[in-house]
Amino acid sequence: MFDQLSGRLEKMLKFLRGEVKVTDKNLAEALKMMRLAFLEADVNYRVVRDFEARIKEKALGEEVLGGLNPAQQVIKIVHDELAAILGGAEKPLQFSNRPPSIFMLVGLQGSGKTTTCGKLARWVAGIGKNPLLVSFDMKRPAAQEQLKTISASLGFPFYEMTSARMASPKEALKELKIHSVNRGYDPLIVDTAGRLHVDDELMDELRLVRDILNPTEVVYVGDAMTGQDAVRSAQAFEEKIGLSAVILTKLDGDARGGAALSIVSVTGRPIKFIGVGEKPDKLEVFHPERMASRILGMGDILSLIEKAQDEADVAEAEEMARKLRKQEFTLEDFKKQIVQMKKMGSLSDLLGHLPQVGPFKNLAKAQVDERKIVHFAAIIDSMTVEERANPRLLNGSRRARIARGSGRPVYEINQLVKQFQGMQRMMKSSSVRKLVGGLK
Ligand SMILES: Nc1nc2c(ncn2[C@@H]2O[C@H](COP(=O)(O)OP(=O)(O)OP(=O)(O)O)[C@@H](O)[C@H]2O)c(=O)[nH]1
Ligand SMILES: [Mg+2]
Repeated sequence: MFDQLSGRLEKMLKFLRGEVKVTDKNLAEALKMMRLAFLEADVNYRVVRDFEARIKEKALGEEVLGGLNPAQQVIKIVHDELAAILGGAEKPLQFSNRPPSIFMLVGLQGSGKTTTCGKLARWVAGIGKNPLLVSFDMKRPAAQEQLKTISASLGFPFYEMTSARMASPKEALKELKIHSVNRGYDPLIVDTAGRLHVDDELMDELRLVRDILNPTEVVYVGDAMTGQDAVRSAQAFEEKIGLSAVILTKLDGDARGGAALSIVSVTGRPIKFIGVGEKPDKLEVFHPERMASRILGMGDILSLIEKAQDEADVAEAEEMARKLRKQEFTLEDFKKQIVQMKKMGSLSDLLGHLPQVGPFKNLAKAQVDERKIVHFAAIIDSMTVEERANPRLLNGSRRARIARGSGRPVYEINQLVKQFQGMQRMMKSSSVRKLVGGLK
């Protein structure tokens, strides 16, 4: 599934990885490769157009996340947008809090409704439910038989809907509901008739069933192999009878993926499962994020990004250690350090690792107070670049000016300078330098 699309996108990713910087020019080239890949995968052209516009806007606007090079940054954006058009966060199957829940499956002829009824029954049984299968496909005599056979082979109960019963559909449904409640069936999985094309007769029939059933989920079953036809017919079903979810079938074949990549944007309905084979166990819960990673051929992109965020911190810490060793540590660095510590949250944990002696002792105490961090940062912000690099410049009048600028009392500025100088002195002692060097 998605092999061709993955292959083409992989080319784009390779191209981007080879570039040191993302420029207007190479971004345009990458986007062109991506557009072609999507169009060849039969993705709806409007979806492609919007997708491209969003990537462009984000790629040019976004600040580079520490640890990711600009190309990886674009790849992350593509990944996130891909997950978004596949539906974003996972949407689980809805169950009614007044059982039985009713799942009504609709779709064109041969899309896989009846097969999916069996798969779904198996899936819900797997989470401890007790499904009952019923078919409202009255046109083809074989239709009832097909679902009956599937139910029997999987060991699930099947409720026979005869023409006689359906002569008064409301009564038939009432009976069906009483039957389910009495026997504790939940959910009812309802198969319906398909047609080669969307036509009024089919829609009227489905609306009638929908009106009497009042289903918890109306699930559109679409054949992914038919690409944009599946998307167009989904749109028609959505307009005429209203849908709540989508199941795409036959994603095991050589479906190019266009249906999967367009259907959520076009219908506004989430894909909840995908069918990946004819057998009853070939139904998978649909995870948009994972699918995006799979399409991009990089199952590990998410961990890569998480790692990059860690690495950004590590790089910063290494730089600080280097500066401390060379005694180039300034008030500016001091501020970065305390802001960073605040970000990390578990301050006391971190400070627990520092030697609790001399100036460090006070520093630790001062830093544990979160407000103090904000105040210290404000004080440093009010200093000039020279003052930050060389606190010895801070005479009385400068301190008074900084106090006014930061809105903090002069004694707090004195305290900050004292702690900083204490720290500098500590750094001169070889044992501490060794310690900091070792932290790397
Ligand atoms: N490869 C593959 N085949 C599938 C999948 N789902 C269904 N099929 C096959 O598709 C064909 C049609 O499936 P049905 O379940 O009968 O389709 P239907 O929508 O009920 O068809 P009608 O009742 O005629 O409208 C069967 O041969 C199924 O085995 C799938 O996920 N993968
Ligand atoms: Mg069928």
